[in-house]
Amino acid sequence: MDRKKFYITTPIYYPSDKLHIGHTYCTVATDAIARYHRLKGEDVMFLTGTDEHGQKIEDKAKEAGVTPKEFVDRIVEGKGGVKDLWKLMNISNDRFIRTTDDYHVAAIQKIFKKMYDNGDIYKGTYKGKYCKPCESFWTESQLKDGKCPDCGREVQDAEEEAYFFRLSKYADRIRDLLENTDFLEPRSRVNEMVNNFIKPGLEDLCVSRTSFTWGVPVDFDPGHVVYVWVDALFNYTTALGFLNDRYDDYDRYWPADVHIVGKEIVRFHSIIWPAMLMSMGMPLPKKVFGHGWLLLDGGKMSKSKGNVVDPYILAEQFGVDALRFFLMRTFPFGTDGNFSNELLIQTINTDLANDLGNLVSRTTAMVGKYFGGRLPAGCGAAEAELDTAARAAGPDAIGVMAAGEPEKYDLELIALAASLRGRYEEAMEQYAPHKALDEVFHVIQRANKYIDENAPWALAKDMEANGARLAHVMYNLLETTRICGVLLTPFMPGSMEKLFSQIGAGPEGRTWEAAARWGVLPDTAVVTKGENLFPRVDMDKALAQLEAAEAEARKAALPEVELEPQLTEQVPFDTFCQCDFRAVKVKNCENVKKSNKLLRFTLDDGTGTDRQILSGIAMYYKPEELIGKTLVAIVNLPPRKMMGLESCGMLISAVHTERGEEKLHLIMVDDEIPAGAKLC
Ligand code: ME8
Repeated sequence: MDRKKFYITTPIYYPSDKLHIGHTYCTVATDAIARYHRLKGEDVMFLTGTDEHGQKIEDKAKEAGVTPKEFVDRIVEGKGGVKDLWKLMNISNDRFIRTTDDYHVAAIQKIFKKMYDNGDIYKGTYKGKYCKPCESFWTESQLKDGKCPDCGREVQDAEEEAYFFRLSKYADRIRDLLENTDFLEPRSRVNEMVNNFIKPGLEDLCVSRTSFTWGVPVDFDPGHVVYVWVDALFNYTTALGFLNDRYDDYDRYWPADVHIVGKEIVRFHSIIWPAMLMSMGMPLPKKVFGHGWLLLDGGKMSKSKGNVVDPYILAEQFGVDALRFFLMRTFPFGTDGNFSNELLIQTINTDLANDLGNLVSRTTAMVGKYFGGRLPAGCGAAEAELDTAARAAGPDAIGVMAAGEPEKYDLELIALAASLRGRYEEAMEQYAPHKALDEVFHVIQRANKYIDENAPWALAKDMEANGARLAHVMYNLLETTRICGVLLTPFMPGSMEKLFSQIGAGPEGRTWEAAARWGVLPDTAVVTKGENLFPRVDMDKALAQLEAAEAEARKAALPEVELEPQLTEQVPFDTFCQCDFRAVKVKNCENVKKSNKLLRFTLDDGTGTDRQILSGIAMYYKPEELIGKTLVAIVNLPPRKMMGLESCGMLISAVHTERGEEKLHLIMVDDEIPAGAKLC
């Protein structure tokens, strides 16, 4: 039988800077959803990539003194770049598209031509506003207080010959799509789109530029490059092989089941994208899901605001799975959330170390201690009846079951665990991974309570009388852990592998089907107490380490050496010759009282009379290390008073900046040179 297909995408990222935790959030969420569909046995295609054209990249490359292609190559393929980050975060994308790939560029040219030929793209003059960082055109009425409505930055006047896409023609169909289908979710985003963009009237969209060259050239009109969003949006189809021979999966996977996107690009995905697909006569994606932003101190993270959080540092300190889990567990997927390191550590400690970690380590340790790591055969068998009873009863009926006897707890736990998959699936199908995790943790917490209710340590005091009951209890805990482990796999794939091997769950116990069945784990499975899956984090220590790592990373990101720009204005030779440079020997050097900057030099300048020079270099040298050195001074400057002392001349130093820190070296010359020798 044909497996159900599921095509899911992330936005393709701008490689204009290193990616931050906000980008990571979006990709990890998409990855967890893709893994969930794979777990269900579906034929999944998960696409991500990079969106590499546009003026912003062209400008950044120029600043860095490299070609745009060299610039993006470094950020996409280089060490610590986009591909490295996704590898580190265990992202399971099936394909990675770069919009500079030849097959994509050629396909975009064909797509543009097709819309031109069918009359939906026409030539006109663009007059309006342009936000460079967002690569977005705006009409006057769309601006917010005269600034870009997305990022709040200044916009520029723009006027040039350009091609336009007849977006206005599709206004009614788009409105119908948004209002009368569940194409766009969460629902709140529909009102935003209709009220802010459709009701005021959809204007035709400028889809080519002539003021820069870093883009897909319009092949039938040299000088024009395709607007970066047209180029970017069609990646979802070219990466499957649409109008190119590189891939051959278009018929198999298109239309996409869902595009996961951040809220600020919902407009492009829910208005412009379907309109262009309509123009091309292509099927529309089934859904666009607009997630919220991770905020830092209440604002959106952005490199230019200098408030980005580095996922590399967090993953290094807490582990990839803890970070993935935190992102999905803490922030409801459709809304904004405030990121903080404290919240991250709290979540690790509460959910992973306390709840899940404790359940696993207590259970495996007790199976080890009381049964040598292997429960007696038959201890799980009786549960088959409980299973039937529990599933027939459902969790709501638990309250009316007989209270007091131990079986009541068994039944409650089994009913809750065996029905977990249904609740989890419902949440995942609604793109609410945070709710799915809530359900799993509810069961984990119940299992921890079950340990306390049954007090295995008390049962173990009389193994002869209670051994069978104790084995039962242990089996129930292992089986609950297994079910939770299966459903946590899309979120923490690496750690769940370890969990399965600790509780002895083989491949048959790790499947989607097995997550809804009680009694899959063989009762004599080999249980091993392994490493602690999620160690507790010491908040103060971790925060201090993070701060140090962030400072180090900030420093490393600064240029290694920065030099003062050379002066281009010429100085007449005679003027230069008027400066009298001499070798001077340091007879004495001391700190000037009450000044932490100034050193006071007593110098032999060859005249027979000591010369005094004050120099603001106390942060670079200790006075005693300079005594006896031969330095260079200009000796014919007018005397100046500093801190009440006279300074006659100036010592010459070399200055530069290293990783953001100013450095200074006094020019020291050969000690053979006599005091007073003229330097010219
Ligand atoms: O928009 N919190 O690329 P991009 C949550 N190239 N999500 C965030 C975020 C934050 N703080 N910061 C960024 C683009 N994102 C286009 C996409 S698709 C055809 C073209 C999300 O690198 C953002 O919302 O600026 C977006 O979904 C994604 O990261 C890529 O952003």
